[in-house]
Amino acid sequence: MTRPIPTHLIVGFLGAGKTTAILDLLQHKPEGEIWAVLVNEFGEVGIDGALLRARGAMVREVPGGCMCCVAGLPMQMGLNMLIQQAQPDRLLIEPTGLGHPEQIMRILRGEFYTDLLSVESTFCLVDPRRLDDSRVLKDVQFQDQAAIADVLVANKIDLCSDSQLANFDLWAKGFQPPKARIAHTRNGALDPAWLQLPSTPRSLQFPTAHHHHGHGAESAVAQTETATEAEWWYRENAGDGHFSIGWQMGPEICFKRSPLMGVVMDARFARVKGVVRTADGWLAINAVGGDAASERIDPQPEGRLEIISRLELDAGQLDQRLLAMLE
Ligand SMILES: Nc1nc2c(ncn2[C@@H]2O[C@H](COP(=O)(O)OP(=O)(O)OP(=O)(O)O)[C@@H](O)[C@H]2O)c(=O)[nH]1
Ligand SMILES: [Mg+2]
Repeated sequence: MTRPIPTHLIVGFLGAGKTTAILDLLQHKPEGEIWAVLVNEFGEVGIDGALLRARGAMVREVPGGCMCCVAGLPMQMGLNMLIQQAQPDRLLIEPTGLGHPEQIMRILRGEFYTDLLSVESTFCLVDPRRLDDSRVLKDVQFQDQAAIADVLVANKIDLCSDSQLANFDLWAKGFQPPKARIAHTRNGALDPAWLQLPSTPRSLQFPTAHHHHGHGAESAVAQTETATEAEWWYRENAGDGHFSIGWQMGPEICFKRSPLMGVVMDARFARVKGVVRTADGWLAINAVGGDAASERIDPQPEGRLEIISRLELDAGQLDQRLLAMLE
């Protein structure tokens, strides 16, 4: 029988830098090994999978809300297929930033996966600026993600002050049992040696607060009535205090770049990301609360765009706004 696959959860709040960290870790993969990634996104239309795949990773996506909230079935199906197809030497799992990682951990440590997987060090990335917000410290997902991690990492330290970093350290040292490692980094750079740190089962900050939400069931499929009908559709999702709309579009659909960036940089949206074709070529776009980045990528089989907001979104209006930006 083969050795159980070392498996790591990479958790953290919406936009903390999880996918960036996974991309960086993949750069350190020993030659000849296969590392596979399971990525779960809040939105109905996954973007991270496309970004990871564009960089050559073996990826499987579980879109449409926290993967534990649908009785674990989509997660287990995705995971089983990934293990079967990739036969990886190491597995990296990115749950949604709005998810409940302890349930995912329970599934991974459960009987079914005993011989298949070996859960090893778990990482949580935190943007230290978030700790300034008292709502964040009361946020169940945010606290529980940090609580279950073995390695707690302040990411985006280029964007925070010394006092915000000191505040992070103080908070990070308050967890019991203590973290195997507390670290600071930027652009998600994790030391691959941390993959070998011990993994300790850890209890939650809010053990009774978890409850399941009806993701997916609330989602609606809407189609526009334009000439490009078959090539353009969107889906909505809601849960965990957030709303999302995800668009999927044919590869020939092309945006005018600057009005599109106006949407991407709109600070009212908690998160905007996508792989889209523009008049300047294909772009990967990525924004957290208006902090936007875009980079050129190779042509994709289709365009995807996802908007996540704390406030309810008017899907029809946003859809019309986007349609007006097409070339
Ligand atoms: N300035 C700065 N930007 C960063 C850093 N790390 C990541 N980013 C950017 O932050 C944005 C979000 O990063 P992701 O890696 O997509 O975050 P995520 O946690 O996977 O996001 P979700 O999956 O949507 O929850 C991207 O535009 C990254 O390029 C950093 O250290 N400094
Ligand atoms: Mg991500």
